[in-house]
Amino acid sequence: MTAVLKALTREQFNRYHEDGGLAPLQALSQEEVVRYRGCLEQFERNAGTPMMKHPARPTIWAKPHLLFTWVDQIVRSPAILDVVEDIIGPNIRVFHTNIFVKEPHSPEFISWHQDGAYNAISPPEVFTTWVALSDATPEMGCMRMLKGSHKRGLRIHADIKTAHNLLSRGQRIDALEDVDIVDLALRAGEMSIHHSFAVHSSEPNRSSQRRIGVMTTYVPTHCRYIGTGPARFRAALVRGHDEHHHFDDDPQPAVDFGIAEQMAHHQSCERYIANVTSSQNKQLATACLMQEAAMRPCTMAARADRVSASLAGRTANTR
Ligand SMILES: O=C(O)CCC(=O)C(=O)O
Repeated sequence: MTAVLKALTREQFNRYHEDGGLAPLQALSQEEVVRYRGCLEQFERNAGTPMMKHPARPTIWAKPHLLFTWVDQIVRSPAILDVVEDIIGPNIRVFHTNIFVKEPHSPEFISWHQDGAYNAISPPEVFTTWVALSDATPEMGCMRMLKGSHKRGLRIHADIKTAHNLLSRGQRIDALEDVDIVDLALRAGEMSIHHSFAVHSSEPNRSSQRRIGVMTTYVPTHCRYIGTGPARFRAALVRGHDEHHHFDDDPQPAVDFGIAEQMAHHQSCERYIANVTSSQNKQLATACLMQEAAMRPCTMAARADRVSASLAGRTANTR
Protein backbone atom coordinates (compact mmCIF):
# COMPACT_ATOMS: atom_id res chain seq x y z
CA MET A 1 0.00 0.00 0.00
CA THR A 2 1.31 3.47 -0.83
CA ALA A 3 1.17 5.77 2.19
CA VAL A 4 0.54 9.49 2.09
CA LEU A 5 3.39 11.25 3.84
CA LYS A 6 3.30 14.81 5.18
CA ALA A 7 7.01 15.63 5.26
CA LEU A 8 9.25 12.69 4.43
CA THR A 9 9.80 11.37 0.94
CA ARG A 10 9.06 7.69 0.42
CA GLU A 11 12.80 7.06 0.13
CA GLN A 12 13.47 8.80 3.50
CA PHE A 13 10.63 6.89 5.16
CA ASN A 14 11.99 3.56 3.94
CA ARG A 15 15.56 4.48 4.87
CA TYR A 16 14.50 5.36 8.42
CA HIS A 17 12.89 1.94 8.83
CA GLU A 18 15.87 0.21 7.25
CA ASP A 19 18.66 2.07 9.11
CA GLY A 20 16.88 3.05 12.37
CA GLY A 21 17.78 6.72 11.86
CA LEU A 22 18.02 9.46 9.30
CA ALA A 23 19.88 12.78 8.77
CA PRO A 24 19.81 15.53 7.74
CA LEU A 25 16.20 16.79 7.68
CA GLN A 26 15.29 20.49 7.68
CA ALA A 27 13.68 21.45 11.00
CA LEU A 28 14.09 25.19 11.69
CA SER A 29 14.67 28.32 9.61
CA GLN A 30 17.89 30.30 10.14
CA GLU A 31 15.81 33.02 11.80
CA GLU A 32 14.46 30.45 14.30
CA VAL A 33 17.96 29.10 14.97
CA VAL A 34 19.29 32.58 15.77
CA ARG A 35 16.25 33.33 17.97
CA TYR A 36 16.30 30.06 19.93
CA ARG A 37 20.07 30.03 20.37
CA GLY A 38 19.81 33.67 21.49
CA CYS A 39 17.23 32.65 24.14
CA LEU A 40 19.51 29.90 25.46
CA GLU A 41 22.54 32.17 25.60
CA GLN A 42 20.56 35.01 27.22
CA PHE A 43 19.44 32.56 29.93
CA GLU A 44 23.07 31.53 30.46
CA ARG A 45 24.17 35.18 30.72
CA ASN A 46 21.38 35.91 33.26
CA ALA A 47 22.25 32.79 35.26
CA GLY A 48 25.97 33.63 35.08
CA THR A 49 26.82 30.10 33.98
CA PRO A 50 26.76 27.93 30.87
CA MET A 51 23.76 25.56 30.79
CA MET A 52 25.87 22.46 31.35
CA LYS A 53 27.47 23.94 34.51
CA HIS A 54 24.21 25.34 35.94
CA PRO A 55 23.82 24.56 39.70
CA ALA A 56 20.62 22.61 38.91
CA ARG A 57 22.45 20.27 36.51
CA PRO A 58 21.78 17.62 35.28
CA THR A 59 18.04 18.03 35.99
CA ILE A 60 17.88 21.40 34.24
CA TRP A 61 19.04 19.75 30.99
CA ALA A 62 16.09 17.36 31.21
CA LYS A 63 12.57 18.30 30.08
CA PRO A 64 13.59 21.92 29.27
CA HIS A 65 10.36 22.22 27.23
CA LEU A 66 8.59 22.63 30.61
CA LEU A 67 10.93 25.45 31.67
CA PHE A 68 11.43 27.50 28.53
CA THR A 69 8.79 28.73 26.07
CA TRP A 70 11.31 28.60 23.21
CA VAL A 71 11.98 24.87 23.76
CA ASP A 72 8.22 24.31 23.91
CA GLN A 73 8.00 26.07 20.52
CA ILE A 74 10.65 23.75 19.08
CA VAL A 75 8.92 20.56 20.23
CA ARG A 76 5.59 21.78 18.81
CA SER A 77 7.04 23.11 15.54
CA PRO A 78 4.67 22.00 12.73
CA ALA A 79 7.58 21.15 10.40
CA ILE A 80 9.06 18.81 13.02
CA LEU A 81 5.69 17.31 14.01
CA ASP A 82 4.95 16.51 10.35
CA VAL A 83 8.06 14.32 10.28
CA VAL A 84 7.14 12.78 13.63
CA GLU A 85 3.62 12.05 12.36
CA ASP A 86 5.02 10.30 9.29
CA ILE A 87 6.86 7.92 11.61
CA ILE A 88 4.55 7.36 14.59
CA GLY A 89 1.12 8.47 13.39
CA PRO A 90 -1.12 11.46 14.21
CA ASN A 91 -1.61 11.20 18.01
CA ILE A 92 1.61 12.41 19.58
CA ARG A 93 2.93 13.17 23.08
CA VAL A 94 6.33 14.58 24.05
CA PHE A 95 7.76 11.97 26.39
CA HIS A 96 11.11 13.60 27.16
CA THR A 97 13.52 16.34 26.09
CA ASN A 98 17.12 17.24 26.77
CA ILE A 99 19.46 20.07 25.90
CA PHE A 100 22.95 18.83 25.19
CA VAL A 101 25.65 21.50 24.84
CA LYS A 102 29.26 20.54 24.25
CA GLU A 103 31.61 23.46 24.83
CA PRO A 104 34.58 24.05 22.49
CA HIS A 105 37.49 21.65 23.15
CA SER A 106 35.59 19.88 25.93
CA PRO A 107 35.84 16.23 26.94
CA GLU A 108 32.08 15.54 27.30
CA PHE A 109 30.78 12.55 25.37
CA ILE A 110 27.78 10.22 25.26
CA SER A 111 28.35 6.50 25.63
CA TRP A 112 26.84 3.93 23.25
CA HIS A 113 23.26 3.31 24.36
CA GLN A 114 19.66 2.70 23.31
CA ASP A 115 17.00 5.12 24.57
CA GLY A 116 14.50 2.24 24.79
CA ALA A 117 16.58 0.44 27.41
CA TYR A 118 15.41 2.79 30.13
CA ASN A 119 12.18 4.26 28.76
CA ALA A 120 10.32 0.94 29.12
CA ILE A 121 7.60 2.01 26.72
CA SER A 122 5.70 -0.64 24.80
CA PRO A 123 5.24 -1.22 21.93
CA PRO A 124 8.69 0.20 21.18
CA GLU A 125 7.51 2.92 18.84
CA VAL A 126 9.21 5.69 20.78
CA PHE A 127 11.17 7.93 18.52
CA THR A 128 13.66 10.80 18.96
CA THR A 129 14.50 13.98 17.08
CA TRP A 130 17.77 15.86 17.61
CA VAL A 131 17.54 19.48 16.43
CA ALA A 132 20.80 21.35 15.87
CA LEU A 133 21.05 24.95 17.16
CA SER A 134 24.69 25.01 15.94
CA ASP A 135 26.43 22.97 13.32
CA ALA A 136 27.16 19.44 14.55
CA THR A 137 30.04 17.90 12.59
CA PRO A 138 32.12 14.81 13.45
CA GLU A 139 34.85 17.15 14.79
CA MET A 140 32.23 18.83 17.01
CA GLY A 141 31.00 15.48 18.40
CA CYS A 142 27.84 14.99 16.36
CA MET A 143 25.70 11.93 17.06
CA ARG A 144 26.80 8.56 15.63
CA MET A 145 24.59 5.54 15.07
CA LEU A 146 25.07 1.85 14.39
CA LYS A 147 23.14 1.45 11.18
CA GLY A 148 20.43 -1.22 11.39
CA SER A 149 21.04 -1.85 15.10
CA HIS A 150 17.36 -1.12 15.93
CA LYS A 151 16.40 -4.42 14.30
CA ARG A 152 18.29 -6.49 16.85
CA GLY A 153 16.21 -5.63 19.92
CA LEU A 154 17.37 -4.28 23.25
CA ARG A 155 20.82 -4.95 24.63
CA ILE A 156 22.20 -5.24 28.13
CA HIS A 157 23.43 -1.88 29.44
CA ALA A 158 25.86 -1.34 32.33
CA ASP A 159 25.30 1.76 34.50
CA ILE A 160 28.86 2.98 35.08
CA LYS A 161 29.12 6.68 35.84
CA THR A 162 32.42 8.00 34.52
CA ALA A 163 33.76 11.53 34.26
CA HIS A 164 32.52 13.55 31.29
CA ASN A 165 29.74 11.15 30.24
CA LEU A 166 26.66 13.34 29.74
CA LEU A 167 24.28 10.43 30.36
CA SER A 168 22.98 10.74 33.90
CA ARG A 169 23.72 7.18 34.96
CA GLY A 170 26.58 6.49 32.56
CA GLN A 171 24.53 3.77 30.91
CA ARG A 172 26.48 2.04 28.17
CA ILE A 173 26.71 -0.97 25.89
CA ASP A 174 30.21 -2.42 25.94
CA ALA A 175 30.19 -5.01 23.15
CA LEU A 176 29.40 -3.67 19.71
CA GLU A 177 29.29 -5.81 16.62
CA ASP A 178 31.27 -4.80 13.58
CA VAL A 179 28.60 -2.93 11.66
CA ASP A 180 28.44 0.42 9.94
CA ILE A 181 28.86 3.41 12.21
CA VAL A 182 27.37 6.48 10.58
CA ASP A 183 27.82 10.11 11.60
CA LEU A 184 24.55 12.03 11.86
CA ALA A 185 26.21 15.32 10.88
CA LEU A 186 23.99 18.42 10.78
CA ARG A 187 24.01 22.10 9.90
CA ALA A 188 22.31 24.50 12.33
CA GLY A 189 18.55 24.20 11.79
CA GLU A 190 18.67 20.59 10.60
CA MET A 191 17.69 17.54 12.61
CA SER A 192 18.36 13.84 12.79
CA ILE A 193 15.81 11.23 13.88
CA HIS A 194 16.39 7.83 15.48
CA HIS A 195 14.41 4.83 16.69
CA SER A 196 14.47 4.03 20.44
CA PHE A 197 16.33 0.75 19.74
CA ALA A 198 18.99 2.42 17.55
CA VAL A 199 22.40 2.17 19.24
CA HIS A 200 23.98 5.64 19.27
CA SER A 201 26.65 7.76 20.96
CA SER A 202 28.72 10.91 20.45
CA GLU A 203 32.35 11.89 20.94
CA PRO A 204 33.93 15.00 22.51
CA ASN A 205 33.87 18.38 20.78
CA ARG A 206 37.35 18.95 19.37
CA SER A 207 36.39 22.17 17.57
CA SER A 208 36.53 25.81 18.64
CA GLN A 209 32.71 26.24 18.49
CA ARG A 210 29.86 25.23 20.80
CA ARG A 211 27.81 22.21 19.71
CA ILE A 212 24.17 22.69 20.79
CA GLY A 213 21.29 20.28 20.28
CA VAL A 214 17.73 19.84 21.55
CA MET A 215 16.66 16.21 21.78
CA THR A 216 12.97 15.30 21.93
CA THR A 217 11.48 11.87 22.43
CA TYR A 218 7.96 11.53 21.04
CA VAL A 219 5.55 8.72 21.82
CA PRO A 220 2.29 7.75 20.09
CA THR A 221 -0.60 7.90 22.57
CA HIS A 222 -1.39 4.17 22.30
CA CYS A 223 1.99 3.24 23.85
CA ARG A 224 2.26 2.65 27.58
CA TYR A 225 4.80 2.26 30.35
CA ILE A 226 5.49 -1.41 31.16
CA GLY A 227 8.05 -1.00 33.93
CA THR A 228 7.47 -1.39 37.64
CA GLY A 229 8.49 2.13 38.64
CA PRO A 230 6.25 3.93 41.14
CA ALA A 231 4.86 6.76 39.00
CA ARG A 232 2.64 7.53 36.05
CA PHE A 233 4.74 9.27 33.43
CA ARG A 234 3.81 12.77 32.38
CA ALA A 235 3.93 13.74 28.71
CA ALA A 236 2.44 16.72 26.83
CA LEU A 237 -0.05 16.05 24.05
CA VAL A 238 1.30 18.08 21.10
CA ARG A 239 -0.81 16.79 18.20
CA GLY A 240 -4.01 14.78 17.74
CA HIS A 241 -6.11 13.09 20.43
CA ASP A 242 -5.48 10.70 23.27
CA GLU A 243 -8.14 8.03 23.75
CA HIS A 244 -5.82 5.78 25.74
CA HIS A 245 -4.89 7.89 28.79
CA HIS A 246 -1.64 6.04 29.52
CA PHE A 247 0.11 9.33 30.45
CA ASP A 248 -0.73 12.35 32.62
CA ASP A 249 -0.46 15.76 30.99
CA ASP A 250 2.60 17.99 31.25
CA PRO A 251 1.66 21.70 31.24
CA GLN A 252 2.90 24.21 28.68
CA PRO A 253 5.21 26.95 30.07
CA ALA A 254 3.71 30.48 30.00
CA VAL A 255 6.99 32.29 30.74
CA ASP A 256 10.66 31.32 30.75
CA PHE A 257 11.91 29.79 33.99
CA GLY A 258 8.96 31.07 36.07
CA ILE A 259 8.14 29.68 39.51
CA ALA A 260 5.12 27.69 38.25
CA GLU A 261 7.24 26.37 35.38
CA GLN A 262 10.02 25.27 37.76
CA MET A 263 7.49 23.50 39.99
CA ALA A 264 5.86 21.68 37.08
CA HIS A 265 9.30 20.74 35.78
CA HIS A 266 10.34 19.42 39.18
CA GLN A 267 7.21 17.26 39.52
CA SER A 268 7.52 15.84 36.03
CA CYS A 269 11.24 15.11 36.40
CA GLU A 270 10.64 13.46 39.78
CA ARG A 271 8.26 10.96 38.18
CA TYR A 272 10.57 10.43 35.23
CA ILE A 273 13.61 9.80 37.41
CA ALA A 274 11.69 7.51 39.79
CA ASN A 275 10.64 5.32 36.88
CA VAL A 276 13.79 5.21 34.79
CA THR A 277 16.10 4.62 37.75
CA SER A 278 14.04 1.82 39.30
CA SER A 279 16.36 -1.17 38.85
CA GLN A 280 13.50 -3.63 39.13
CA ASN A 281 11.75 -1.61 36.47
CA LYS A 282 14.78 -1.68 34.25
CA GLN A 283 15.28 -5.44 34.47
CA LEU A 284 11.62 -6.27 33.97
CA ALA A 285 11.09 -3.78 31.19
CA THR A 286 14.24 -4.87 29.40
CA ALA A 287 13.17 -8.51 29.62
CA CYS A 288 9.66 -7.68 28.34
CA LEU A 289 10.93 -5.59 25.48
CA MET A 290 13.53 -8.20 24.53
CA GLN A 291 10.83 -10.85 24.52
CA GLU A 292 8.58 -8.59 22.51
CA ALA A 293 11.29 -7.95 19.94
CA ALA A 294 12.07 -11.68 19.73
CA MET A 295 8.41 -12.57 19.27
CA ARG A 296 7.97 -9.90 16.67
CA PRO A 297 11.12 -9.98 14.53
CA CYS A 298 9.35 -7.91 11.91
CA THR A 299 8.35 -5.15 14.32
CA MET A 300 9.81 -2.45 12.12
CA ALA A 301 8.21 -3.71 8.93
CA ALA A 302 4.90 -4.29 10.69
CA ARG A 303 5.03 -0.78 12.12
CA ALA A 304 5.81 0.67 8.70
CA ASP A 305 2.80 -1.17 7.27
CA ARG A 306 0.56 0.04 10.10
CA VAL A 307 1.67 3.65 9.66
CA SER A 308 1.19 3.28 5.93
CA ALA A 309 -2.33 1.97 6.45
CA SER A 310 -3.29 4.78 8.83
CA LEU A 311 -1.81 7.42 6.57
CA ALA A 312 -3.37 6.04 3.42
CA GLY A 313 -6.75 7.59 4.15
CA ARG A 314 -5.36 11.11 4.49
CA THR A 315 -5.44 13.82 1.86
CA ALA A 316 -2.08 15.49 2.41
CA ASN A 317 0.92 16.00 0.11
CA THR A 318 1.76 12.84 -1.76
CA ARG A 319 5.46 12.17 -2.16
O1 LIG B 1 23.69 14.98 22.10
C1 LIG B 1 24.25 13.92 21.89
O2 LIG B 1 25.43 13.87 21.54
C2 LIG B 1 23.53 12.59 22.00
C3 LIG B 1 22.11 12.73 22.41
C4 LIG B 1 21.39 11.41 22.54
O3 LIG B 1 21.88 10.45 23.05
C5 LIG B 1 20.03 11.34 22.02
O4 LIG B 1 19.56 12.31 21.38
O5 LIG B 1 19.35 10.31 22.23
